[in-house]
Amino acid sequence: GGGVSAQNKGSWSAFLKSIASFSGDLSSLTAPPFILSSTSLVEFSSYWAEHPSIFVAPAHETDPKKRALLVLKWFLSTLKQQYASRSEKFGNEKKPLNPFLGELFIGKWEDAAGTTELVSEQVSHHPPVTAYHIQNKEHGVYLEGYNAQKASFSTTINVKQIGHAVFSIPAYNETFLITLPNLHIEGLVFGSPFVELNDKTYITSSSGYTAKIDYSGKGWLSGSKNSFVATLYPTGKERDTLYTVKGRWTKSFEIFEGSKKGSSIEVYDAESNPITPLKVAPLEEQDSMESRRAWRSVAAGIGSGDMDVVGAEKAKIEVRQRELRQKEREEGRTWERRYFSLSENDKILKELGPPIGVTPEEDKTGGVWRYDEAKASALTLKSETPLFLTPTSTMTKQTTKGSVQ
Ligand code: 0T9
Repeated sequence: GGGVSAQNKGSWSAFLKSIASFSGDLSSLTAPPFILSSTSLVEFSSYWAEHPSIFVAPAHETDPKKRALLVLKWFLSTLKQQYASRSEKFGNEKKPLNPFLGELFIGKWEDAAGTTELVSEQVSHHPPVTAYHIQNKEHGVYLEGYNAQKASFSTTINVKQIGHAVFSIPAYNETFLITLPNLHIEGLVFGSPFVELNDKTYITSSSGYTAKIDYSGKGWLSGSKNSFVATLYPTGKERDTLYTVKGRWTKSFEIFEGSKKGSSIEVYDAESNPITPLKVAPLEEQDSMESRRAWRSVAAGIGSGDMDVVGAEKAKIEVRQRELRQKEREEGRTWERRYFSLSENDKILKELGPPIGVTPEEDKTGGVWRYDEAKASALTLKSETPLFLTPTSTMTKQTTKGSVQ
């Protein structure tokens, strides 16, 4: 990106001033129109499996430590999609749409790995929490997880991710618990924001292996952008390094045996591993709760730069949501999540959380969200609750002209 245009300088510096004093809820940030994205955060779950063959590869490895390495490799290969793909394609990171409660994003990948299916659902609005489930039944590989963000401002926007992912291969009765990286935004003052990752994350498995991934960026220890060092070791024996992976998550990384002596056993090059595009149903065939259908008019407004349309169309969604919440209160019930349920005393966190410091108590996302197989299979995606009722008298709220939340 080339930074802010002369025309947008004023609104950008006003925005920078406003974020210097914001509260921590990213969705409450009022951003200038040119930084708004027409993609909802509920879509971001798809970044986990844009390379289906790398996702399913662990299922075909019989040695558990090599399997753990393949899971680590897959995780590292998703980072570029998760954190850099938007700023690559569009020049800059943009502010995603804040999903409404019950918003869905459903799709599948079809390629050499067969069919890989995705469901993503906004399971909470206050605080915003997205849950997802990805499966490739043919290869017997499953991923599920949920996530929320907590932001703070100090020099720039700093984002702590709350939640985790669970990768499982039932054939080996094996589960991997994956933590999510904290991040900050760089390039903010120049009007060309992009993500840099910080600190450490872990992947720990029921077969007794743990990977620790240490992120660093430019100006930090290693010096180059988007760098990391990962080590894989038997859980609890950090010094007995089995593999070391080193490189840049946006470019390429190398895998070494042990603690990086000798030459690498594999080089992964992000550039030579093109993604498989996700297929989603045409808008007319989508459920009214599906993201792209629900936001289509807002997206059109963003596309044409018409902020009056954006404001009015967002207001329709907000009004409908308030009506639904009101009706639920009156009837003494809560919104029924389509695919996920809260898990009490979660077994996975109990078993795998302690070695990597993950506890359910620390997971402040309104609880631990798990894919509910029974719910999902009983489902017919037919809308009992249309998203848009006929306009009512409550339909008055409109955000300040020219800037929309
Ligand atoms: C889960 C991911 C997450 C969501 C995004 C922080 C961020 C919203 C959350 C964490 C995905 O698995 C991975 C990738 C990118 C994260 C986003 C990057 C970002 O900037 C946004 C926040 C809400 C903003 O849009 C702040 C505004 C900023 C772009 C300057 C205008």
